[in-house]
Amino acid sequence: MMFKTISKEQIENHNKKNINNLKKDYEFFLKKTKGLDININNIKKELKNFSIALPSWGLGTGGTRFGKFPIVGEPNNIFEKIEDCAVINDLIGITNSISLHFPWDDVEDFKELKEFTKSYGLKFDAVNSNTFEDFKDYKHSFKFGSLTHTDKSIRDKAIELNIDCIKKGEKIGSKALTVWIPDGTNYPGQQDFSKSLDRYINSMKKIYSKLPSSWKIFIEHKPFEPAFYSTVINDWGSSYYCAKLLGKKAFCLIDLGHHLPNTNIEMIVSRLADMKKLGGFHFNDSKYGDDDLDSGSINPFALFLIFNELTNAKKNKKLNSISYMIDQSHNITDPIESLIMSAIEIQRAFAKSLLINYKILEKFQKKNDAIFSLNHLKNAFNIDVTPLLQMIRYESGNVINPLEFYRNFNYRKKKSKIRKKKFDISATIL
Ligand code: AFD
Ligand code: MN
Ligand code: MN
Repeated sequence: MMFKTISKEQIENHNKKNINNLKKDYEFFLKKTKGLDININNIKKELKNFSIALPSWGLGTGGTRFGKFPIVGEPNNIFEKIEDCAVINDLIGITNSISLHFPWDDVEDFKELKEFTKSYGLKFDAVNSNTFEDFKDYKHSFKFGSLTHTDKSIRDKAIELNIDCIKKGEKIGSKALTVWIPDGTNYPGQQDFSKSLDRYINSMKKIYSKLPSSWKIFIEHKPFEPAFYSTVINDWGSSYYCAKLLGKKAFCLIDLGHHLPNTNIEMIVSRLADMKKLGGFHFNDSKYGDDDLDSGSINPFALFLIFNELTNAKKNKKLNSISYMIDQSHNITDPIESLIMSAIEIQRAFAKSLLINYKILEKFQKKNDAIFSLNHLKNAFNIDVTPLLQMIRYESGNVINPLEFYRNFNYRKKKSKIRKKKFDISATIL
């Protein structure tokens, strides 16, 4: 933590006002969890090592195809976005890395960007490629696909853009490339499913061959949108197949919004972990499709069940190191507030999973005791871990109540005086 925007003193003042209440709540939490046969210090250690990357594209106000409603003091470029990320991390302490998206986050001097980011106590996570839209200077179009396009010159361009991402990522210290392609169709018969998958694999092999030895490549699947009849990398099966073919640096990435409604995502987590191909997550929540809603806002129990699988797989030594990232669109909120709340919701789900006693659960499972198995999970889920997360923040020099602190800090108002306005009217302040 570098505390460039928020001073240590401001944090200490806030914490001084809240510590007495927290101590009482924390004591109650310890009392509630006493009978669980868990080691609270180990749990704290695990939680202190847990971190989630922030998406550069989630720092500006998002929108839908119907429009966008900006707020004042919004960041205009990647440097200002990094400033915002630092505010979030200084308050909550679990988001010390940023995931960039190219060419959106292109800069002239990557060394300068790296230094600037470091000066805020932050680093870079996976880089993301964009082959889902056309830019002015492009001589080709991705309208009918990118890595799987029927035209070789367009496939080559998409490959080149991904390799370019790796090169930029190397300059800033990233260690992974996430590839999500929009390729697919809107009409039955439009595409030969089999041939387009072959083209994908061949294109990905060329990208994979340029991956530095310490890097990973993540394959992100998605069943629909922008293509509405079929997509080339539609589900985890296709993703696994390709990751397996590519080699040991290739992994599957699960974006929680990239599944059809009611899909059992925790089951996919377990399968990919067993197959040693689970590489990362894009966290968000959804009600209908790829809604990109805030993590834990719709179905926190589903999020908890995902962490239950992760914690269980880790206990059984079946888990690789995993990259945790947020991928959300903040359309009606201040993105900083959404990201603070979302990161804590993800941390909360993880913390609750650490309260599960797998020996006890296994006993119930062996007896086929459905109700007591569920009850054991529910007991962990129903414990309020807020004081635990607050105590970890307090002990790490962060803020006991981040949202409250941020509201009183008037960050956007302050920034609106410095950052040039994108819009004169309709920009709101929350
Ligand atoms: C997409 C995918 C993917 C992509 C991002 C860009 O989830 O992660 O990079 O959104 O906005 O829907
Ligand atoms: Mn995603
Ligand atoms: Mn998405």
